[in-house]
Amino acid sequence: MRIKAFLFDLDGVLTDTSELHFLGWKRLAEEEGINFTREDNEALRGVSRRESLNLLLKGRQVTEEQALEMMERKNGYYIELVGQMTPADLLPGALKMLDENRRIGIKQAIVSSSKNAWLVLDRLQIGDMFDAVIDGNAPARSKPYPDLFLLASKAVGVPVKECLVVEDAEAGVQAAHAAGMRALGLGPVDRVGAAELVYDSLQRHTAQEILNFFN
Ligand code: B16
Ligand code: MG
Repeated sequence: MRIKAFLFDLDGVLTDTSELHFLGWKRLAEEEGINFTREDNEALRGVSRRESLNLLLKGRQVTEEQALEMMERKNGYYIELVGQMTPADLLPGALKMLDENRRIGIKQAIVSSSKNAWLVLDRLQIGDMFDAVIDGNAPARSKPYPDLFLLASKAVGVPVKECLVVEDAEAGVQAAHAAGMRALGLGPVDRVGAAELVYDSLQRHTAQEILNFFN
């Protein structure tokens, strides 16, 4: 099946907000007396806010009210940091590939677990480059479930077999496969090695080269 749509994850693929998520969670962890390292943060890549909190708490029991307050507090810290982002925070190669897809008529969507996806897209000034934006506000289970990718396939009007997912997270690649889609993984093989094709980043690669590999 020929690829007719690229479904881009946002955090870690088009921009490196994982560092900002880390700083937000780290600040919360410090306030709560929990040890939280950059290594711990790797497990949070691509997973929902709620699941991220569960991982950070490392089994510590909290009430629902406390959990909600902590997620809100961390989100406040995160939003503060996102407010400082500019188009210069696009990862190398990202804008070039988005432009190329538009030029050659490949549909493209954002598929992010984040409830802040639009905020980030606005800061990066790329919101108008997509045929659809499916984010963590969708009434759907987050990655590794396939729901968000299935919604994106419908939204861009391209069957699942003709959608290519671009992901930096293990949970994202799992979600792509669960949806019946193929994936380009960005990052180390021990993280995204399950993807059909793995690159370090989008830099120095073209959409055409990716299409040649898959088609
Ligand atoms: P928020 P993606 C994910 O976005 C992030 O990778 C993950 O670290 C974060 O916990 C999740 O969004 C939820 O984000 O708290 O902003 O709703 O990689 O799927 O674009
Ligand atoms: Mg990601």
